[in-house]
Parts: sequence; C-alpha cells; structure tokens
Amino acid sequence: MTNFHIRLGAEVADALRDGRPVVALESTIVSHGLPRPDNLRVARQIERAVREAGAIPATIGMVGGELVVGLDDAQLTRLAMVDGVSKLSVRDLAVAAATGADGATTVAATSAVAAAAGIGVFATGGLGGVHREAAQTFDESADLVTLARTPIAVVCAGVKSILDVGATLERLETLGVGVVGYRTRRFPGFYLTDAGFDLDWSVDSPEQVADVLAAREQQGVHGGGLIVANPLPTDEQLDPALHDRTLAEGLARLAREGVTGKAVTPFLLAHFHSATEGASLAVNVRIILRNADLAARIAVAAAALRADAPA
Ligand code: PSU
Ligand code: MN
Repeated sequence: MTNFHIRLGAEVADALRDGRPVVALESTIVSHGLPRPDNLRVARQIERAVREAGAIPATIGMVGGELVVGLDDAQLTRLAMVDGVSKLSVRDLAVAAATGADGATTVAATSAVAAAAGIGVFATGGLGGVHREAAQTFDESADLVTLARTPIAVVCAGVKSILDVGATLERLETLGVGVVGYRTRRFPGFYLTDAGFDLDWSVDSPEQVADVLAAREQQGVHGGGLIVANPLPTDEQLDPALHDRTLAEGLARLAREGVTGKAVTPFLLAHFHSATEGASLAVNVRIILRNADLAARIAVAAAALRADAPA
C-alpha cells in the first residue's frame, strides 16, 4: 500500500462537506478499555447516542494500515474482536500504516486525526494523564501534550482516577489546555463525580461551549484543545469505598506484576472491571454515553453557529 491518506467514511465525508455536525470517537476504549464482547455492543451504543442527539459519529481507527475516520460496522467489529490490535498514540500512526497494522487510536491519536480531518468535537470516557509515580517513571500520557497543540474540544469525565489527578491538572495548565466544567466547578474523577479539585471555569450549555470554540477560532491566538469535563451525577457514580479499595489493589498488582508503559492503563481498567464484578463497567458505559450525547449537542450548536456566521 502506498496511499496513506486519511480515509473518510462516506457518511462522514458528506456531513463534513455540508457543514453538518460530526463527533469523533476513539477506538482504544473499544479494543483495550472494555472487555469483549461488551465492547462491540458499547461501541455501537456510543454511535447511536451521537445520532440520537443529531450528529454523525466518526469512530477513528486503523484497519490493515488504513487510517479511517468513520469506521463502518465491519471495521468496528474487527477492531473490537480480533487479537493483535495495536494501541496507537500519535507517534505510532505512520509506522502502523507502513506496516499494515490494525490499530486502535488513543485520545491523543484520535484528537490529532479528527482535527486533521476537520472535526472539532470528540467524545471519550476519561483522558490519560500523569501517572502516580510519574516523578520516577516519567509516565505521562501523550494525551496531554497532544491536546496542547490540537484544536479540538474533548468531552470527558475528567481523567481516570487511576492517575495523579492534581499533577495532571497542573500539567494541563502548563501546556495551555483549556478546562471547563460542564455545569460544575469541580473536576470530575471519572468513576467518581468529584476528584477533589476546583475548576476556574464552568459552562452551562452546549451553545456556550460552541461560543468558546468560536471565540478561540476568531481570536486566532491559541490553537490548543479544550476539555469539557462532564461529571456523572452522584447517584450514578461507582461506590467510593469500592472504588478506593479496587484502586489500591490494582496499584499493588501493577507493582507486583511489573506492568509498565502503555500496558498500564488497560491493565488497571481490566482490574477494575473484574474486581468490581462489572460495576465499574456499567459506570464506564454510562460515562461514555453521557459524553457522546453532550458532544453531539455541542457539535450541533457549533454547526448552527457556523451556519449563522456572516461569510
Ligand atoms: N479512558 C477510558 N478507557 C480507555 C482510555 C481512556 O475510560 O481505554 C484510553 C484512552 O484511549 C486514552 C488512553 O487515550 O487510555 C491513555 O493511555 P496512556 O495512559 O497509555 O496514554
Ligand atoms: Mn503511559
């Protein structure tokens, strides 16, 4: 293969050409973040949530070396079900294409590819960030540095609670990544409603997020990403005691089994799913569906704003 251009799914290509709302979705949560066979069912549910809120879903991934924006159902099924799907961050995209790999894109890679394809809104569960022990291991997700240079709005429930949340917020500040709470001034903790940190800014509606994006573009001063932090309602979060216990066990197993690098996040997520007997999975699914819905409403508001703007 020598044509390495990004391939747009037909529906996504039409929508982008017509200026209709599109929401990018990542595939790492499907291939590496959720257990089979629930992952495929959930992947389809996420796409449905985007459609129900009026936007076109564009799940991004690599199939046989081809980088696709808007995977079709057969491609989505392949990334969900076959063994040997690589976890692709931004740096892996070209190598994976040249070697004909199947790959799932992380938040970093999905953001970068979506922005390159002209998509401005992305929904996921939780971002990567600074790992505990990062002072020794230097383990900080490429999600952070990539968002610093990528003009996209990412709707998420904060960063995974397996991380050092305070350090992650400090790094986002340093890197110039905007963070707004959706109807909250507390940073969410993924499985938990509140990670224990205040936010400077809160937005109240999809229209207000669309205004932020329009302001960023018109000012032309800062082209980085915007995190829209959308917490779970407290009655839908994982039981905090169960959460803390599971996390402590997971971190101990990580050290005992010597897991490092890009295996850390999938390992801890899998530990949560098995140790909570599915409770964390149910919470994880609710998080993603809520974020997909909000992202779609933001994309709809942004498209309406573009349509109103004087040419
Ligand atoms: N959040 C989830 N599930 C996931 C991930 C995040 O709820 O599977 C994935 C995302 O793709 C994110 C990646 O970009 O984990 C971060 O991995 P790392 O820490 O290796 O950068
Ligand atoms: Mn890492």
